[in-house]
Amino acid sequence: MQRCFIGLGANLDNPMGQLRAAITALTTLPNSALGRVSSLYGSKPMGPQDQPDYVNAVAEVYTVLSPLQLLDALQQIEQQQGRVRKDERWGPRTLDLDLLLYGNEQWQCQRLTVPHYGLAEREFVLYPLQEIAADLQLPDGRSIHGLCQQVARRGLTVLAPAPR
Ligand code: ROI
Repeated sequence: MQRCFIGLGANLDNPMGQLRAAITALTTLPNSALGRVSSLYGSKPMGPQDQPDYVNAVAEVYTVLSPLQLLDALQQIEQQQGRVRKDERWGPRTLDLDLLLYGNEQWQCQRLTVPHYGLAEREFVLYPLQEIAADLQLPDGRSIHGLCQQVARRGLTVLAPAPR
């Protein structure tokens, strides 16, 4: 059994509703259990600025699925919630589910890099992660606490309490 963290993000089609539905969907992952869920946060877009603000959160999932099995299940949830993969990189999206951490493992293949490549720079990942796992350390030994001290909040705000 591995302790994993999933990053959730949306900025189209009722983003707050998208995240709530995704969290419900995470409770139905096979051979897994949903742990803690962060508050829902409002964040400024990273990347192109001509897109709506995002709603972001982080969820803890305990699973015996392999990293790629978990990724498959997350992409299935994205598709069920109307995600259409566009060519445009860093554009707006109805729902993004990122596998941020898979236990203490480092994993790299064509489909997946764990820890997620953007984790250490993204305030909308670090602060929700700190909320639900304040003592967390990354596989490389860096602490979530130390990373939050290095990364500005950039307008990150709590919009709503954890939806469960
Ligand atoms: N910006 C914010 N604030 N939140 C996201 O979830 C997010 N996701 C993305 C890009 C386009 C990089 N920007 C984001 O994929």
